[in-house]
Amino acid sequence: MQIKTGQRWDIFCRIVDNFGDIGVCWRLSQQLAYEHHFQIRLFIDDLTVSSKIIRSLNCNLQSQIINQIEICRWPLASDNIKPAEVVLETFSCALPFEYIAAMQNNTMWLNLEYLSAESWVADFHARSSNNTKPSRHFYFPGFTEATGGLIRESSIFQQNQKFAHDLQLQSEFFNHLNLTQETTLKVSLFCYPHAPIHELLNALAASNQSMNCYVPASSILPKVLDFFGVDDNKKIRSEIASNSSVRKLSYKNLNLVILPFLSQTDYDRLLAICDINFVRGEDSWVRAIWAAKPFIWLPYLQTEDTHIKKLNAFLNRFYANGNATTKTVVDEVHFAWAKGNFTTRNWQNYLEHLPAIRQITLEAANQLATQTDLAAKLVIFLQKL
Ligand code: TRH
Repeated sequence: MQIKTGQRWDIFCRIVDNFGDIGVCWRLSQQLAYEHHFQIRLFIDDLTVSSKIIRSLNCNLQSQIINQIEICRWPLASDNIKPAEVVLETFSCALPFEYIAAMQNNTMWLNLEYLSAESWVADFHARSSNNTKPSRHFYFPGFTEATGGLIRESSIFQQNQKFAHDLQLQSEFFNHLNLTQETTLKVSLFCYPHAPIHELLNALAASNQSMNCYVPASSILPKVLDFFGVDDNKKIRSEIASNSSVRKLSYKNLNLVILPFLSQTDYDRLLAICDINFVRGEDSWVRAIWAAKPFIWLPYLQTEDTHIKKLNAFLNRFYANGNATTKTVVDEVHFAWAKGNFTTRNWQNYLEHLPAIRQITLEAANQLATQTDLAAKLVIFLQKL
């Protein structure tokens, strides 16, 4: 298929849970528009959730253009929408029946799958189903050249490195959040509420050095506030949400700062600045890799311990070149965090091995950044069809 500048792409996003679905779709839409110059129409089924990620979204409009992307409410306003030449269904979100019926035989229909480091991904990537008209192609992101790659804007790795080393940029970042730059070890925390958050905060407080923990406001706030014995957490949560203020809490060696939920760009900066990042799901996980700082990933909870298998596959792949001791420490901290039995000992061990973890993380991230990114691979894939 001929892929050309200005070509029309339709991307469909259904919000299943949290911010990962829209986080991925919004990031990819912008990259396809800015770097590949396609005309992107993004259909979203929940504008309210999406407005956390797409800051200027007007939830009352049927359609609007933001950052070159035409954003349309889904269900569609009309049954007569002409499908674009390339249609990206994300995470098997099930396209509208009338829309499928209106697709041409040569419409390129792809389904973007969830990210996993498991070895089966390479076998399933780029398979097609001819049970539909037009055919549907399955596109699997992944960590090897044999998969669909990872979302990575062309300059993000370099930008993050700059942020990680430029104290002036860091201090401007903190100032704009009404904070000052601290010289303590910095940790960012974004995870699911089922994680052993109290245990982690206890471990941070018991560290033998001062820790600054930055927590962008999310569903973990009740647990975080509860740790500090703050009663009226509903009031505090609405204050943080409404006026973008920050809130500082401390206990022993832990200084915790609750931040407003950041823009994706500012969240990238926070990851680049912090020494250790706790991330989750799909998109923040990949962003932590591009920040190239030590990180602890909590996969999205799934039945039959599928998430633990995914975690295992990732750890084995990403830390494959680390020495055995470092790998054991990283494994222990991840499994303790994911399985809910996190201890102060896990944390201290991780801190003791931080220089080696820092080194292997930087090397592995650097190596991944040499691979072709997901958007570019999508284009190559379509050209070959
Ligand atoms: O929100 P998530 O848990 O999303 C999940 C996963 O994608 C999971 O695989 C999927 O099955 C489920 O959704 C439906 O975590 P994730 O993927 O990290 O998405 C969070 C998004 O929020 C990401 O784009 C980063 C962004 N973000 C900000 O923009 N500002 C912030 O302050 C923070 C903490 C995150």
